[in-house]
Amino acid sequence: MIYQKQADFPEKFLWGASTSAYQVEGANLSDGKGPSVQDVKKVPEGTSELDVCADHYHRYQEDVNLMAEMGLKAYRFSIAWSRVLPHGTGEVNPKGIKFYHDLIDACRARKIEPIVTMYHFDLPAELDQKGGWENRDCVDAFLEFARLIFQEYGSKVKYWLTINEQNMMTLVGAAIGTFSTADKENPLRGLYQQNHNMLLAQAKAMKLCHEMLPDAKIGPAPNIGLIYPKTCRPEDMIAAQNFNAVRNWLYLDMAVNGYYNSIVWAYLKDRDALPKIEPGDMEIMKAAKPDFIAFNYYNTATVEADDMMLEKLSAIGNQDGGANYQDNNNNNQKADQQSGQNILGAFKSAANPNTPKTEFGWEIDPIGFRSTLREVWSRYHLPILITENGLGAYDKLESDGKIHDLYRIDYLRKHINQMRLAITDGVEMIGYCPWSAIDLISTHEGMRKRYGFIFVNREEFDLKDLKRYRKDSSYWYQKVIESNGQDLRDLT
Ligand code: BGP
Repeated sequence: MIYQKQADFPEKFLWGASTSAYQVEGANLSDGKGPSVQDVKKVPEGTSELDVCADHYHRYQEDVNLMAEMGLKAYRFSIAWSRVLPHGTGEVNPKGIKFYHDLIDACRARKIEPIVTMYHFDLPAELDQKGGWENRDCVDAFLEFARLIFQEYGSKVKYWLTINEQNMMTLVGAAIGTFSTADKENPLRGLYQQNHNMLLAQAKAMKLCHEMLPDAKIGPAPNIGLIYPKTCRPEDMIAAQNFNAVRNWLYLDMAVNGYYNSIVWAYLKDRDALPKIEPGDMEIMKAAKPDFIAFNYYNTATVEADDMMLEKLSAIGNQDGGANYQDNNNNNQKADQQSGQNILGAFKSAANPNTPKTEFGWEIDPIGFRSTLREVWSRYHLPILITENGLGAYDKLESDGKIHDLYRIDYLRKHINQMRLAITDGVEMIGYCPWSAIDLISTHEGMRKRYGFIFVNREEFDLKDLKRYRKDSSYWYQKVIESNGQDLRDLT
């Protein structure tokens, strides 16, 4: 579709930026915070521990001031569950409770809308020791946590996100430091039991939010990116549909419509990996409705049919195409690290020759952003909030005291352009919160892979002075926000 005139961004569009608690706060075992799974995991070799990060815990006021200077309309951050409930349930940590009050108040004082992720990869370690999400008690623990934070912050927070990237935790959890399974006989079954319990916890939290906070809005926040077939070979199309189901639609079908995606269900059934569903679970999931869909978009992926596997499967009379996967770009490094845990089946990842790559090997696909937005809208018809999108790079503080991250401007411009085209296509959008507001620790690449609009002066192991510097991209984004997305020109 070629338009002569593009639609404008909605008037109250939430131009924002994102972070997550364990990657930005630091003070990970201070002021009464209990450890999370991130604090007890072994950090990837050559990367920093999580005790300081960007020191946002101590410098949030300065950071929020800088965000206000940039003109941000929203700040998406997460609450560290074990900062407010050090053991996951029970005893409440007043200092942790106070920290998020202070942060939310600082945002509101600067007219920045707080968008709160309830859980971003940091399950309290004590809950993990008790079986984590495989233990159904975790659902109740999440509800206890939800009730506490809705009670505390509900009068000041309108937008809530349930779980960040549940799909990535399920698909590549070992690389993110989140999931292991007690089901040694059939790990796939264990993983999808955890997944089921999380879906249930999410549904219950959405219901609770609507009961306790009738004016608030809540939605899921998976990582969504369309899957392309490598060619127009029909087998490749089936492969792409399989991976789309496993990677994307399972999570949104359940969050929005309350049913299991049938392709994934057939796949799990075939491998004796169906989750145990208690009476009433499906009714709860059906009744719980999100107000919007939030998702993180970094890139698309491409798959092709795995001919060898197809042959094997047809030899044993199984032609379902499998739904095994290997996510090839966004999480290719993450996936590669979990040797043995990737279940290669009847499709395999393929390179996409049409998309350039970041310095860290992630594909860049702004047009894929538009097609992903279109697809999500046409499947679910709920307003969309983008909670992550961004470019990880080796930014450098130059001798002029500046960070000339023109590559990031180029990346963001292309994505914002495509988002505007999607709006012109009829997609309803609430906001856009790129990753990340400020430099922070990457999930597995440490401090060297920077995403922020604001530079933090530290290296991997040398904390230097942690001074903040606005990058060129932050001045450019300020102009974008001031013009409500009209002015995407370079800085002059
Ligand atoms: C998403 C996560 C974020 C963030 C981002 C960038 O998957 O929600 O927590 O880290 O990816 O990933 P990375 O840090 O691996 O470059």
